[in-house]
Amino acid sequence: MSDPPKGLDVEAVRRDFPILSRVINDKPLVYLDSAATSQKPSRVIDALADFYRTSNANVHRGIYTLSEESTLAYETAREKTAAFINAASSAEIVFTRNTTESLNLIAYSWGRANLGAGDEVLVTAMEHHSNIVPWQIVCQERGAVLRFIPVTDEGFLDLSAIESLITERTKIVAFTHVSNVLGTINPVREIVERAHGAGAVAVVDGAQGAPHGAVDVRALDADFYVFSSHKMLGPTGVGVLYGKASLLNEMPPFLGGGEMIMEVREDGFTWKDPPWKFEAGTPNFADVVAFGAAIDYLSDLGMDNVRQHEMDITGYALQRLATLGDGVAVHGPPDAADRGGVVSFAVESVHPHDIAQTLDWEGVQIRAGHHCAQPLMRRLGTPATARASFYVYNTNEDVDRLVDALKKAGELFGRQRS
Ligand code: 7TS
Repeated sequence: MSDPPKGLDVEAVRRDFPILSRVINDKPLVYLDSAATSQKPSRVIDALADFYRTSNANVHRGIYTLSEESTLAYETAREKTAAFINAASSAEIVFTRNTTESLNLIAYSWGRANLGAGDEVLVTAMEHHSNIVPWQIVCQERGAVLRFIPVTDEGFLDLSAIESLITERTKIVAFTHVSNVLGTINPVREIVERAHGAGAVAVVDGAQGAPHGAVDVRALDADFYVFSSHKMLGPTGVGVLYGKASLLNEMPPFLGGGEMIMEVREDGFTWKDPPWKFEAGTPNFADVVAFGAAIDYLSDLGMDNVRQHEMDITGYALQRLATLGDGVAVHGPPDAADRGGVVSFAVESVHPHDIAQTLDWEGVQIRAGHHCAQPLMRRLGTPATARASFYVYNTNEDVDRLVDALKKAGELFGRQRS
């Protein structure tokens, strides 16, 4: 493989994304909601269409050419995914529908089998609901207790609290790599070590991590690491569950049905080895193949370049937002080096939904709401935030458009400060 280019040629990247030529409300589109879902380059769109045009057949069942081609394409995407996060083997990569399903799989399979009355599951106060609710369900069922690592005023995890929160009763520590609201990058390796020190398994929600920087699951020593294709230039409907082979081997299946069995008799069944043990029914192979194209695209850009670009643009956004004065307050760490490409903010006396709507008139697409993180919203003392999130195709000009649109919104709501 050739070395990735130094830095990101953003203009070249932008030409790869057909949607970026859209005009919204008579203004060129500025897409600032990649934390919700990313846009797709032609290479991914073409990979999906080409697969349906030339190679479509169900996987793992045919002794005929098309099915063999399809199976090979599907399993090759699994290998690409394993290499992308430096997993020891592609057998450690289970394809699901999304991050949410990956987390549910862990909770229902590993959690149900290993949690007992009085055991504890530790999550954090900055989790997305998909890394809270499955644990609430399983804890309730097993009589286990869910605890939360608090968040500091600056938007970091309060690691000093971990000492007293991790006990010999802690069986699972589940936490996000990067907050989808605050942008905070958590010290994964350190938290994993503390979990392991107490004999707990470490589950990392990488939905906002894997798309935005190089991830090495072996260096992190994560037991599970989960993420979604649709947030990293790939199609919707594909999630990844990385699990250490030793854990996947001992876990019971999650869903039962075709594909995941070795033999079915009237009195029972035996199952396949991982990863297929966890992939009941026809998998979403066409989208998985296109996800492989997304991984190729990101790998060609170079994940260190992706990270650097996002840090630069986030730094620029923090600096520009600061020029708007006291009326605009940014949530989360003050330094871009501690953040992914996510900036949540509040505009004094203007509801985030009104901000998002007035920005939409300027063609600027941001998300406003609770971002599926209501416990964090309560910690921040607000029901909602406005959030801009960046990816490989965003530019400083996009940030300027955001800031100009915010100024207009400020004028509209009579609160302009600068
Ligand atoms: N975990 C984190 C940290 C997330 O940001 C999200 C989605 C999920 C899990 C769930 O991913 P899914 O693919 O299963 O839906 N976050 C967002 C968001 O911030 N805005 O829309 C979706």
